[in-house]
This record gives sequence, C-alpha cells and structure tokens, in this order.
Amino acid sequence: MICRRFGSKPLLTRCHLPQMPPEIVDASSVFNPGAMAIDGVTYLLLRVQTRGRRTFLVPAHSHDGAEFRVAQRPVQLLGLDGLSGSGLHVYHVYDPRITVMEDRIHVVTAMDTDRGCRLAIWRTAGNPGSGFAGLDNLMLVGLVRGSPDGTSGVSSGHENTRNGVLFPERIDGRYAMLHRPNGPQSDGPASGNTIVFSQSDDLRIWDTGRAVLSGRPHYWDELIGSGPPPLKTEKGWLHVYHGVATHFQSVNIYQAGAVLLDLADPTRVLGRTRDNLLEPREGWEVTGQVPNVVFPSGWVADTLDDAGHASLDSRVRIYYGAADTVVARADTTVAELISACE
Ligand code: BMA
Repeated sequence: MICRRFGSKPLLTRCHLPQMPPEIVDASSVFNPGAMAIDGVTYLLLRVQTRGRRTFLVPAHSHDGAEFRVAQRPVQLLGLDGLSGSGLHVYHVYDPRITVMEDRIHVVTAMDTDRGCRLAIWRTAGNPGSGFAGLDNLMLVGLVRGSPDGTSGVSSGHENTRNGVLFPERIDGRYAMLHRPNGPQSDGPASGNTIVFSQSDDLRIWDTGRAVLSGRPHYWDELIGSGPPPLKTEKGWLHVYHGVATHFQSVNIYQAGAVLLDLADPTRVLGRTRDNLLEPREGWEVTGQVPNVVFPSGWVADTLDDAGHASLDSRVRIYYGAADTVVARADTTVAELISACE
C-alpha cells in the first residue's frame, strides 16, 4: 500500500468546528483543505460549508500534523469589492491550494461566479504572528485571466478553469501554474480531462496553457485535476492529481494518483501511476455529501535536502477531503510515490 491512512477515522469533521456566529453555526461539512508547514507547524485552510450551503475558508494549525486547532472565525477575504465593481457576482470561494513562494504564502482558490468558474490568487495580508501564520486574512492578487488583447488566454481565450496550483518557484524567470480548464460536460458540474501548464509575469495575466497530461478514457482517471501543488524532488516535480472514473452507471468515483514532471520543462511527463494510489474505501469516503470521493488538496513533506528538494526518504502527509464531508490524512514517502510513477 503506497498511501496509508492515518488512524482509523477522519482528522476533522463538522464536530471539530467551533461555532462562529453569525457566519458558521452548526456547519454541515469540512473538506478539501490546503496545507503547508512553517517552522514545524502544519497549517490547513479548510473548506467549510454551512447548512445554507454557503462556503467559508477556516484556518487550523497543529504541532503534530494530526490534532488541529481550528480558528474561531473564518478567513476574511479582502479585495472582492473591486470585483463587484466589474459586475461579477461571486457565489463561492473554495478548494484552496497553498504554495509558499518567494517567502510569501500564496493561495489559489476556485471561485464560482455568475460567469462560470474562475481561479483566484490570494496572498496572506494579516499578521503572521496570529497563530495561523496570517492565513486568517487573504488579499486578492487577481483573477487568473488571459491577455486583454486576446492573444493569449488560460483556456483558449476564455477563463473557465479550476484546480489551479502554483509552483513554489519561478521557472525560466516566470511564475508557473498547473490548472484544469473546464470542458463541455453533458451533465453535472463543470469538469475537464486535461491539466495544462501556464506561465505569467505578474500572477494576473497568464499565457495559453500547454497540455501536460490528459484523462484516460475507460479507466480510473477519465477526468483529472491537480491535487496539491507540485513538490520539488531531485528526480522531478512530483505531483498528485485526482482522477474521476465516470463509466459507472450511477456514480462518479474520485481517486488519486501521481505524476512526475521534468524539473526544467514541467510539460514533459517522466512517469505516471498506472493505478490509483488512494480510492474511496472507508465508510467516511464512500458515504457523505458526495459519496465515493477522495480529493487530495494539501500535502507536507517532512524533510528537505540542502538544495531545497523534498528528500527521497521523506515522509509525505497528504491531507484530503473525503465525500465532500470530512478531512482525512494518508501518509507515504517521496521515494514510494516516485517509484509508483516509474
Ligand atoms: C469537484 C470539485 C471538488 C469536489 C469534487 C467532488 O468537481 O467541485 O470541490 O470535492 O468535485 O464533489
């Protein structure tokens, strides 16, 4: 078993959330967390849904990566007012992916709007000494978009994309991101089958994505999307993604696998797992708000080498949402993930 579940139950359920009136009272679910570690402390950014099906992000932190203290109030999202000036109405900000880059904490979220699903990039704005590393206030850097003259666009000129993850460093001097444009689906929520690589000079205007990997029809990963941000190793960028099997009569099954990308040119796939590495099996994964979902969205490698790579023998803690209802953890190592890709 390459990904081993931590303990016999989820790490966080709705019961772990404090009451945060007026926004969050008797929450329905907590799932799909972003994750990072700073100075030995693990931070999660939780997606919390209320009974009104409103969405909030709530920070949590832990000294052992297992028992988390959840903040007493949701994240304040700053800078959204500027968007309403443009007439854009935002319904939900969700599925945060955290990347520490150039000593700053960056968060990429999906954003459901009256003009489809967008990606938003945020930076911490608050006081890093707050106990949640400043995650309690996020300032909008911008929405991911193509160039105003239409010569480039994150998804062929229109910005309907999801599952965005920033690389932790520039590549060829430019910011780099993987994301997954939403393609036309016959029914159900917007999704897609190709993860693309885009670059930007300012985190706002992104060039047209170049395809990195696509879904494999009939198998476990027919539709795909990035999981946590890529992890730098001496062998390449290690990346976990979710795959959706859509060929079952009555249910879509969300699983997770991995891919290894070339360090200099992340559009070059060096290896990819044939089988999934994590699939819904436990009760809390097969039953819940959306049954049969494991959705990795954050991870932490415990040891880095002198060059800043995640060491091959490093443990990796994967934090994932299960059944869009709870947060769970599965552990593995860098070496095991890489060999599964080969
Ligand atoms: C995806 C996203 C995720 C969600 C998953 C399973 O399309 O909406 O936020 O966890 O579906 O419902």
